[in-house]
Amino acid sequence: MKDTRCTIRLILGDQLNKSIATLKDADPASDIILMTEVIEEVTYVKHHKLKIAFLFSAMRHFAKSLIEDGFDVAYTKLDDPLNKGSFIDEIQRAIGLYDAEKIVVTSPGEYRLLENFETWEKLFGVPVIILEDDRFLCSTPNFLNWANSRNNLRMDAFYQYMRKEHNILLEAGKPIGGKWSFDAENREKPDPSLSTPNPKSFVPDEITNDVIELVRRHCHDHFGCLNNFNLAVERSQALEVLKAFIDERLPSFGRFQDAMIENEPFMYHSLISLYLNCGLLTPLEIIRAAEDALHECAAPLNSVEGFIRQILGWREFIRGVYWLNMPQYKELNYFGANKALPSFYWTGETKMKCMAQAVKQTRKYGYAHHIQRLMVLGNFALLTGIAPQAVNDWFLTVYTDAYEWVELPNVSGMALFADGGVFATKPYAASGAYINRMSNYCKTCHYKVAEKTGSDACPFNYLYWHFIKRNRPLLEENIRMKMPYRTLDKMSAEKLDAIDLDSKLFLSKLT
Ligand code: FAD
Ligand code: DLZ
Ligand code: SF4
Repeated sequence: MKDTRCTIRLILGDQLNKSIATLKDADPASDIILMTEVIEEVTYVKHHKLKIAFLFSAMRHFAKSLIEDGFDVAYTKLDDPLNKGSFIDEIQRAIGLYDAEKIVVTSPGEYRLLENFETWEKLFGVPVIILEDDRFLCSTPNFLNWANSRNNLRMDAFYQYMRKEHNILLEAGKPIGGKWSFDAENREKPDPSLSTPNPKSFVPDEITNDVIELVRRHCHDHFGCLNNFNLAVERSQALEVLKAFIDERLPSFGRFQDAMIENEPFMYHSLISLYLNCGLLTPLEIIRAAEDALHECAAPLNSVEGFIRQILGWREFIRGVYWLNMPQYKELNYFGANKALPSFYWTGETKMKCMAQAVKQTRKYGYAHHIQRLMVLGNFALLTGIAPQAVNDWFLTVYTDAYEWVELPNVSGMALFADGGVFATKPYAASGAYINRMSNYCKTCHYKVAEKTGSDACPFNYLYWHFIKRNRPLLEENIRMKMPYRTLDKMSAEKLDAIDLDSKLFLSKLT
């Protein structure tokens, strides 16, 4: 117990960085750092077992390192008998225990928690200082200003703005290579003979083994596999993952950014999102590392620009869209989709090779790359009309990098167009032809991608046209949808009937 009344500084599980606003003016002599494993966060969706084990181990390692720096850390483990199970109850307990005069916290990543934190001051009668979240390169007020100065929200315009703001990949104020985006050079077809580097892996230490056991005991009914845990759990290890990516994967990242190969879950992707999202890595250090690789001629421009675009562009943009549009964004359902989620999203037991591959690797690793999430798992949910709430819950549950601020706009905005086009210009709906072009899945699939209708036809083929047809009133005025409607109008009545029949049969068997 401190001699005088103290300040409690709360660090959340996704704020594990010593440069976080909460710690900026922290005083080891008078402050208590509070960290708490709470069942409410573990179960508000039943996160993948790997995510919980990873995050708790990372939290415990972070707490240990703060103690080594001289801080007084009050850390509550999940199975501590005194643990009250939620942030609000743990804060109340800590205020009593330490006679706190003030609470300091960095604004949380999710709206539901911000709403909750904003009630504390009145409830507990002590000042609660909620600091601006400084884990991002674009603050929410800054994003709001940028958005207010524009007629529409487009990622490419935001990305150019961010490149200039932070002086990234610029030469005399102009984009290096003469173009802002090398997107067209990020779509090479997969080459199944590629041998991709193994991801960096780490042997669990005692702290990690303890949390693995804890998760086995408390989360046995959660999704996912916990065997062979090999993730980084502290900053020094996350930096090793980053270095391995820059050295081994970044050179080919650009070419194969959109490609999918059977039994190749990681391709040349960076596998850093879970570390970045919980604070073990920061966006600027990642961007600078990629930029250095370009200047040292260790990676080509299409890779470096393509990678930086994801972090400086998409990630910051998506987060801005979230805070700009919450809380109503969560309720949007442009197509009125209302189907239940099919059980194979949990089991992977389906004859569709693309879906089976994406779900099974998700269960094993808590990971699927962007195109698998968007053009396989998301596309299928869009075409079949699964309710956005069910799809969002699934995406939030199954990935080790999932937090609502990033999951929700990606799912409701990008994959499902449930927001009616807040930032996407059209739905990312696609038939089997796209998946066939960007993967080798179709070669060994039960279904035939070349067949458009009939019992052997790829379901994505007829479902695509069924989606286009049934949503005509909502989409045909969209200038970017003119082409599919022209094609639809040229189809024979016989073909349209077959599409209808196959789709209805498929959808009726779905759940
Ligand atoms: P890489 O392909 O190596 O990309 C590098 C980094 O760029 C990523 O680590 C990530 O931080 C960032 N990034 C890339 N695309 C996006 C994007 N669209 N939005 C935000 N950041 C991006 N990402 C999450 O971090 N959490 C999620 O819950 C999440 N849900 C998604 C759901 C759907 C339907 C879709 C289409 C995308 C989702 N993404 C999510 C974005 C993207 O799929 C993941 O960031 C990426 O697959 C993580 O793997 P990686 O680290 O190997 O990424
Ligand atoms: C995701 C998560 C989980 C599973 N558990 C905890 C926890 O017990 N304690 C904690 O501080 N944070 C946890 N988190 C991360 C929070 O859910 C995250 O801070 C919010 O979702 C805001 O982004
Ligand atoms: Fe997926 Fe269709 Fe290809 Fe099978 S044929 S892998 S269902 S796109």
